[in-house]
Amino acid sequence: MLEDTSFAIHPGAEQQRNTAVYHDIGNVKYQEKGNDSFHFICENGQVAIRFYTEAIVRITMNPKGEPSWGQSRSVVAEAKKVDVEEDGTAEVYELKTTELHLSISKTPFRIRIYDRQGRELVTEAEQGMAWQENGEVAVFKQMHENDHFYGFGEKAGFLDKRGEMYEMWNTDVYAPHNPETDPLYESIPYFMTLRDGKAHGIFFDNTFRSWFDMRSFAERYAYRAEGGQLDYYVMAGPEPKHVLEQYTYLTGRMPLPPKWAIGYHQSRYSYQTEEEVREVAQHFIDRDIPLDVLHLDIHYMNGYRVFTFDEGRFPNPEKLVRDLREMGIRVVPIVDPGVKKDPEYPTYQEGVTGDLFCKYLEGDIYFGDVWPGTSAFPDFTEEKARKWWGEKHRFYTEIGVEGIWNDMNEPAVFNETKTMDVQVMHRNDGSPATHRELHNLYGMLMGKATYEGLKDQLDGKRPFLLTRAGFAGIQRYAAVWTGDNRSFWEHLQMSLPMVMNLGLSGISFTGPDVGGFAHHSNGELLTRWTQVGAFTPFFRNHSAIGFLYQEPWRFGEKYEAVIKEYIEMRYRWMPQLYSLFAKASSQGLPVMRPLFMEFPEDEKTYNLNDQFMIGDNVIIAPILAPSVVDRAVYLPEGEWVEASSGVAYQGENTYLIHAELEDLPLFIKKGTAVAQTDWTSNKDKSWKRVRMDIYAGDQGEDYRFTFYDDDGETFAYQHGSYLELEVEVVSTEEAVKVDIVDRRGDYVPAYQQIDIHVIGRKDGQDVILNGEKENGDSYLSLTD
Ligand code: MIG
Repeated sequence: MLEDTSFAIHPGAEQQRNTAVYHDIGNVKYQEKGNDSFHFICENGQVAIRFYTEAIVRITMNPKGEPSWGQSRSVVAEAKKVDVEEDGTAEVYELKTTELHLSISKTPFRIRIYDRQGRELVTEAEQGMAWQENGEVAVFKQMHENDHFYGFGEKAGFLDKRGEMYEMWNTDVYAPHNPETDPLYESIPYFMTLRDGKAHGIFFDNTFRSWFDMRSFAERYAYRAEGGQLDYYVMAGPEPKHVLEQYTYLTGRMPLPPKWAIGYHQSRYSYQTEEEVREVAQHFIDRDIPLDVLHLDIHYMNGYRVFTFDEGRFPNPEKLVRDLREMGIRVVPIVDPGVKKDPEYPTYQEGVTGDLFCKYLEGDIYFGDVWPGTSAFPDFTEEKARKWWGEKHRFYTEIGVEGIWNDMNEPAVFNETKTMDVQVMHRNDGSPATHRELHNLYGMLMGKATYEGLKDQLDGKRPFLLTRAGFAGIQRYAAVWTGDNRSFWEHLQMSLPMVMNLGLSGISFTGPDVGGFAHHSNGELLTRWTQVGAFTPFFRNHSAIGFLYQEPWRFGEKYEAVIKEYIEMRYRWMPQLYSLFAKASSQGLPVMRPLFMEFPEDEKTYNLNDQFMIGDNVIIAPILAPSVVDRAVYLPEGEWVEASSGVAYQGENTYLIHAELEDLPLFIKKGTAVAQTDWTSNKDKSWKRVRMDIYAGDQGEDYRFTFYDDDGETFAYQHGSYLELEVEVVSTEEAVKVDIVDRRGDYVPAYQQIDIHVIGRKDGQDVILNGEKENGDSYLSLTD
């Protein structure tokens, strides 16, 4: 109780320093070469090294025995055959690929990793690999003065994580998220280091509670875990984009979501009756505000029993889903992992009789308290339970549901530890392990079960899954929202670096609750937040029970008009966003990114928290505080056109930009293009026309944009049914030339041309499309 008062810092409360005694790995006793691996038997542990690609190396250390290459739930890549050059002296052993150079000194064992230009990536010096008697494993690396750190999944605070320490342990946090609130719902034990414009990455593939410490030592950082092996991958970069490609090569990429899931979502904890849901939907139709999804929170269930509807409040869910679908709106119900302990409830019966729940070693089912009261939890680490759980979703898919929302899957349990007893023994597909070891995987494996189940049932349609908890690799199954934020301007501010770092952690499809979940929103906050939301990859307005409703019209016409405009803008930008989603899906590059990703040489971008990019040519600098209508905007190299005013700005400068409530400062780089469509109606959201806005430059810029489209709802794209246009824009003083230089895939969209609209053309500047001179706006035909 007193810990929230000054008593917490009473004079005797000197914080415990980390006085842990580590056993250093020690000297190499002897070394051995395996098939594709290199082994070092040291005084205090064994190390094994294996290259996955020329640019990715895996390093493992087991304090007590031979390191295992055992199964990881995160890594989906197999080690490729890599030619490794070996060299060295009695003292130092060298391993080289075309991209990496490992220099291993033997007394004591230390690894230094360079790229082939001799640039230092990751270095151990006075401390290296180590462990403690209690099972903790750790490694210490040198930290350079110019190191900046990014990634780490879902973390509060600023973009650059230097000076911070983070814990990986999926946790339900309703208490207000502060810059120091850690851990949160998702754990991604991965980060990228940017040093002097070049980047490399580290993925620590260990599911135990772990820590990343960029704070405690001036010249070193460390990562460590409560148990398991030291097992990590170093990715060579050298560009930030390469690191992401490498990391997502290892842990997988997002399957393309259905187009509807990239639209606007409206939610509330909870719309409590069928009538209320219909009413909300009707408002969107009557006001002609775009809407793709309505979420059903926990009140739809009978006593919070998953796979049920409350028959009083939701008497005819099938009709509800069908009627809304006709209005152009999908329904996404929430599903929590806790299954109510109720001997008359079929799901519980099946779980018990089928032996599908998490249990103690001794055989007792683990029970925890969540919304339904005492509940059991499916053991998602076991194939049998995953299959069962996936199958259970027929309950929803049979009435036309195509998307599911997973919550409380850290798992959250109402007790002191906030989660399941760490002594629970998961079956783990034949390698039993405790909850202490597998806790961080619970949400992701629930996601796997759900996604795969839905995919089976949807007859070739793409499922949508939203999750709160996850681990490295969650992008293969689900979009992630950032949990219980509040209607604070500070939380709008904090959401930018959080979403950017999630994107840098391989999870592109993310966003916060627009308007804020807890606390009371207001018109201005909701308007400004919606302006940001229109460009975050996941776009959902959600609010909590007991606080003001915050649908677009709730704060009066003045705000509604602006909010509507920005939701419409989301739909006008759909071709651009969808093309970027395709890139995320094929290469792992985030849709929403920090500026440094495109301008890694520009120090001013390294900790730029209040601006972001969509793709490689659009900068958004939203207003993030009340009553503010002017803000500083930093524009990096290039010339930038403010989209609404058409005013051009010279880059590498900071400008004071004016933005009334209806304005969102958005800048497009000269010499580049953005693809747009029209917003038509909720009933028919297909793209009738696609237009490419070309922002004319004159500096001889050469720009490539990959336009992507497909049917937006099936997996046919994985079998060639897509349209990919490599569009080249070359802007010189004489002409703006636009060419389709490559076309891939055999999808034929309904629109038969790409309209071309050139913005900011100078006198005397021609427009040349596919080699032909045009007099003004024209189009590129897709049929010839
Ligand atoms: O403890 O289902 O983060 O989005 O509305 C509350 C009710 C449980 C937490 C989620 C929130 C959701 C709420 N849930």
